[in-house]
Amino acid sequence: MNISRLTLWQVPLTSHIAYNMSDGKICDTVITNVLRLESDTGLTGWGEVCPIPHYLPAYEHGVAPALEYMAPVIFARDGQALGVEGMMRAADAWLQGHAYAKSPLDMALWDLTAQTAGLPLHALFGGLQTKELPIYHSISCLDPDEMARIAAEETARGITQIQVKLGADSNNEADIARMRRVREAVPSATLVYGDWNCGASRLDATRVGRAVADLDVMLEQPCATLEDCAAVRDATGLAMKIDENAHDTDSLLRAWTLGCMDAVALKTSKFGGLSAMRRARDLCLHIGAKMCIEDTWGSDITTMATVHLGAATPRRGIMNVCDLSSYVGPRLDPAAPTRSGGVISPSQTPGLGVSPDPDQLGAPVLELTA
Ligand code: 0XW
Ligand code: MG
Repeated sequence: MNISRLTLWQVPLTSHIAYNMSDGKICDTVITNVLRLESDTGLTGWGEVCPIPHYLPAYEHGVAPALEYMAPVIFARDGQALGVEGMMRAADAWLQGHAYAKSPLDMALWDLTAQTAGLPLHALFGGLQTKELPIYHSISCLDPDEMARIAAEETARGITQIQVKLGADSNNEADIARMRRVREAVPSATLVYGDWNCGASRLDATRVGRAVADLDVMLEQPCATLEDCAAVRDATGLAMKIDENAHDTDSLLRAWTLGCMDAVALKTSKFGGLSAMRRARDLCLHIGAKMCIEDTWGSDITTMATVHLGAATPRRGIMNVCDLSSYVGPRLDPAAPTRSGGVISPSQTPGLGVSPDPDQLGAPVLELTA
């Protein structure tokens, strides 16, 4: 199978509630990149990547030029488009780095491969091992009482894991109240963790962490470096999830060695797609770090791609997944699976199981043919 045509669209996604994080990072309306690959066997594969401004070394307008630059690899008429990992190795040799721009390419190639096999993607990644994946709900950094109200509302909808965004107002007392009020508002079995998205100093994260250390809570990526995160974990005794600092095998091993990675966010755009993330998934299973399998932001294509990998992972390795498509509008494929209570399950149709309507995506920003 060869790739015969590539089309890329940029679609603005608007959050239902503006999503505030530390250091002024905000998702209000952000642009997602939607990739369609057509094959000479008549199939269509879809991929998506949606960087959040200022969040990671990634930006929405970097995707089109990187894909254009990789055209000689994508359109190599050697029939190798079904060997996704081989093609992604060739892409890495042609253009180093740029993981986020490669992620939708890898995703769309897996969609084509699974459709060619006539199987849902999770069947190729290890089979359906976790049929119902727990979802966490991420609460924008707001007034503590409002965050507690949202936590209770989500609990009533079936959510059992809550991420509390911290640090948007650089106010330790408010962050302590956010953790306490949310913890009080949900059942004792609910997992609650506070995410600073790198925005806290060692000192502030340690002070806030120690002030809530009597509670059953976790912390997520308080500081910008693994060393500072490890120091906060040591000083507070609170379990920790690493997110921004974990993006490849080396960083996973380093976080593990430093002892601060009780859990980790595996995001397709950090690792460069599902191929690399499947390898990271296997490493995390081996070392015993619980996984959050997701991407930065996005809609139905990203959600389904990450849900397929999650579903093909043993339950013991999974902390949660993210139903990103329910945070934003428009949906790219309103018929794609979405949350049911506090869980989500993968599509059972061949491939990713998403079919966006190209007529709803506006004018393409890039069109290439073999
Ligand atoms: C990547 N986010 C900003 C969006 C997801 O919902 C979770 C969150 C994070 O940093 O963990
Ligand atoms: Mg995070």
